[in-house]
Amino acid sequence: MNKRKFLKNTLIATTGMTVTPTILLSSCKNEPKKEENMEATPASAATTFTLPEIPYGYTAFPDTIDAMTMEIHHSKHHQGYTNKLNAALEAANISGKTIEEILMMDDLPTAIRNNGGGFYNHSLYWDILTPGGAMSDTFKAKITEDFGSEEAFKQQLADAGSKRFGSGWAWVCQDADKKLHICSTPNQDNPLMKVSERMGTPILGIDVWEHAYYLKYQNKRGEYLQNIINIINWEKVEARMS
Ligand code: MN3
Repeated sequence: MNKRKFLKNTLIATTGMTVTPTILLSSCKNEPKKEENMEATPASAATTFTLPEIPYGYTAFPDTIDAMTMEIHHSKHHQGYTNKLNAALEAANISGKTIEEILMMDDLPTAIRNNGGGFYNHSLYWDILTPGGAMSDTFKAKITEDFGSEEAFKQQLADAGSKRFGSGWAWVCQDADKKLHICSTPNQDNPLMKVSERMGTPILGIDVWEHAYYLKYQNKRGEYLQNIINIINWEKVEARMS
C-alpha cells in the first residue's frame, strides 16, 4: 500500500518534556525520535499519532460538505479519536507500530479498535477528497474489469453506504490477488481489522456517520453519497493500489 503523504506523525516524549516534533511524511510508523544523543530518549518513551492537516481547508466543498461540518468533523471528532487512541496506546504500552499494524493486531482492545479505527478511517477520508478529481483511463479500465462499468462501481459504492444500518463506513478495498471489491463496516471498524466480515486493503473510505453529513443533508444519506462521489481524488485512490 502506498502510505506516502498519508499521515504526519509527531513524536512527543511522555516524560513531560515535549521534544521538537519530527514530521515523517514517508511513514505511518510512530518510532521513537532518534536523537543524536540516544541517552536523551528515555527507554520508556511512548509515541503519539497526530491529527493530519486538511490541505484543501474547510471551505473546499461548499456544494457537497459545508464548512461547519468539515471543521467539527476534523477538529473535534477526528481530534477526539486521535487523543483517545494515544491515551489507549499509552495505557496498553503499545509503541513502535504503524497504525495499520495496530489495527491488524489480534484481540484488539475496544478503545484501540474504536479510536484507532477512527484515527485511520478519517485520515484516509480526508486524503482521498479533492475539489477536482478525475479517473485515469487506467483506473477506469480497472473498475470496469472488476465491477462491469464505472456506473456499476459508483452505484455499488453508494449502496454500500446507504444500506449500512446505523453508523459506519463504505469502502473500496484491494484483495491480495489485486482485485477490487466494495464493502461496509459498522462504527469505526475497517477492513484491516480481523473482526471485519471481509478483510482487504482500503483504498477509499466514505464516512456514513450522521456527523459527516447531517447539517447539510439531514436524513438524506443517499444524496450525500451521490454527491461525495463527485469530490473523490481518484489519483490518490489509484495510487493506493499495489
Ligand atoms: Mn466521522
